[in-house]
Amino acid sequence: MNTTRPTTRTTARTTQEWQAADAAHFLHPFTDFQALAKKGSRIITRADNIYLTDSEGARILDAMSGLWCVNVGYGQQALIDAATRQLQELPFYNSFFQTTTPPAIELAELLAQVSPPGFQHVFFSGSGSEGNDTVVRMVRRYWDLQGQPDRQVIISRWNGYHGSTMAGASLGGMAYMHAQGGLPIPGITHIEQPHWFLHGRPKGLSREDFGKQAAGWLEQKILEVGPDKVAAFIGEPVQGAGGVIVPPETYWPEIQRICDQYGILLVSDEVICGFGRTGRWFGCETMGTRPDLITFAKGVTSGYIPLGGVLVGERVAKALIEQGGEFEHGYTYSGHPVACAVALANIRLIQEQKLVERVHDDLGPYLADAFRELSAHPLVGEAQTCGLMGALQLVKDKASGSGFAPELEVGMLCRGHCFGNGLIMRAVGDRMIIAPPLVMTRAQIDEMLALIRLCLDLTLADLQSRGWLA
Ligand code: PXG
Repeated sequence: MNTTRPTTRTTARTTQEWQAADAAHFLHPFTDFQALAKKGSRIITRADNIYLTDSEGARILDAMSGLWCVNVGYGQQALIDAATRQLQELPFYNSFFQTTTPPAIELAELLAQVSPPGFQHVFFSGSGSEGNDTVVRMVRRYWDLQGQPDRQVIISRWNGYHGSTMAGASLGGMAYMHAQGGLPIPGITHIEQPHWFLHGRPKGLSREDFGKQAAGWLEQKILEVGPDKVAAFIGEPVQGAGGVIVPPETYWPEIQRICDQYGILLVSDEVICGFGRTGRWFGCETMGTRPDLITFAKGVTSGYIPLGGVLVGERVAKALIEQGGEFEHGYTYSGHPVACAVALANIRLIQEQKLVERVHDDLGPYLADAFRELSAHPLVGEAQTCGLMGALQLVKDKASGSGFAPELEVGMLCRGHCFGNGLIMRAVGDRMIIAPPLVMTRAQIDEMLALIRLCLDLTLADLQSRGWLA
């Protein structure tokens, strides 16, 4: 055991003891509590660079960056030092009542530098979900100030993910979430996602034409709701939790054109795509849009500590500042000094190590080439990447692209092989997805790909032995 690193653990328990205490008291997010209690949680005890260690001592390559957030990898001393220093100096003060703290000011300043042109202001929250709650409040406030209070409706997409608060889950297009708790809240409506594979790769329609058609669904919805009632459209540049769905190149420019035509606000939810994930600082730069608001979280601190917020573009900022009076909204932890200090260290590290450029020029293209090769695997119907995120759609019949029956849970089967072989890869239905840390080396990408290939082969053999595949 490494004794040089301090640990806050006061008791060393066995895995079984951890699991028993966990099952007795801890209700995990998005979890069937009873099923997990039977099986027992996996206990992650430490991590370094891109590798996790569990309570059994197993080493696991974390191809999901924690949960799409540990962009700079684990164990970065600069972030640890920043948090420690700030905890000693000033662990908390608020930004209400005409006060604030140096880290919050400096982070706002630095975010203005790294964000796309026109973004000079930020509103801080504690998470991505809270950031999207702020978006709903801000968008509606903006239209009130424009003398158009009837513009209330926000359009988003089925299978988009925008968080789990009432507004976040309502903006999101996860029907199973709406089914619990009477969602969506009023004034939120959804259109279909630009998912080429799910739409059956429509014959006679190129990917590019499909992208335009999918963007056209926004225009149809605007006309259906009434253009004078629509406040905003929100989307993730690349849908993350929905399965790393990279839209056709024609999609976002056409969405931008439609937003411009009807004067509605465009919100880019960059909780996953921000801070280098797509090979630019923000995914909207990769997709070629000019959003009015950008939601961020996760990668802003590389997940070392919770922080989120909304970058506010010129048009909305001007209205809020010059006409707005008091904006009746905020959180205790808006601009938390320790979180902001960690974010400052994280962003400076990304800058110093040129991680965004590295993803854009080297690692992203390297991963794309490797995924092109993987697409030849008999189980893979589609392989997509964007920067350092990727998806493999598992199919039963490669030629037709037809999939497995959902109840077979082939994705979960594949995920089981990944876990068993020291790789964290997520399954969204039968779509296997990755979003590894941006600090990876090419050799580590090779190591990850060898594991992915092994797990695909094991899944294939497993399916054949169960008689689910010829
Ligand atoms: N927007 C997007 C695009 C997200 O991916 C949120 C908002 C909400 O952020 P918070 O910090 O409130 O969780 C997210 C979060 C998954 C998974 O299964 C993805 C997220 C969260 C939990 C699970 O891939 N994304």
